[in-house]
Amino acid sequence: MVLKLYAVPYPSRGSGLVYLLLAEKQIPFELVAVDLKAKEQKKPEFLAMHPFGQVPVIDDDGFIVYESRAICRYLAEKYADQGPSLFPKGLKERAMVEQGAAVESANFEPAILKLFREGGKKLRGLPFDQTVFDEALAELSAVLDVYDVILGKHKFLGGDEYSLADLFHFAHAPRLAENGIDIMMTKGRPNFTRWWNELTARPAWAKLMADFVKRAGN
Ligand SMILES: N[C@@H](CCC(=O)N[C@@H](CS)C(=O)NCC(=O)O)C(=O)O
Repeated sequence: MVLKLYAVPYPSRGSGLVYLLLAEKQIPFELVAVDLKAKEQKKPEFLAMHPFGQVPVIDDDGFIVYESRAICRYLAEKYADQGPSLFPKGLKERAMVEQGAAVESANFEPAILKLFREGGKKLRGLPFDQTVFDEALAELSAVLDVYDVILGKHKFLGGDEYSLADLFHFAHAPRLAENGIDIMMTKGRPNFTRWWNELTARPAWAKLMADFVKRAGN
């Protein structure tokens, strides 16, 4: 049975990570688009799969997995020999990938989400605090400064090969530019810039974007 993916029908946040992993590994899947506005994710049949009522979720021949990063780890392991490795098996290589993935979830994601929370208020015309926004921007900037140091030591965040540690950044980072925040392109961090340019130039990401634009009729 073909893998079923329950997700929003656009490559954003957790759903975006799984779309990208599937594209990198060229894994066939059937999309079940979940309408979040209609609260389909809170219906009893959905809650039976994901107790928090969120997307993405996969159904792999009856085996249910939720949480985007757990789904990516599962699929990267299952399809280890298909496409780029993303999740090396060697003890030290895997520790490096897990280290990079932990950096993304402990340092990068909290800072970027803080920025979106305040920036989102501005976009929606709600009361908005410039100081909080500036602080969040400074916090993310400081994280990227450290990334520049790390990426001066190895090519990618989890070692010298592209891996899940890098891919996990696609949950939120592309939305910065969409919201008019150009911090990922700011000059002065040469290692970081090289890394981000390389990631966004990957064919799987480019194809995902092109397919989405085509589907949306943009
Ligand atoms: N940590 C989760 C986050 C999942 C998440 O926040 N999903 C959002 C959409 S991006 C959702 O389903 N929101 C609807 C809701 O919470 O009711 C993951 O990465 O899978």
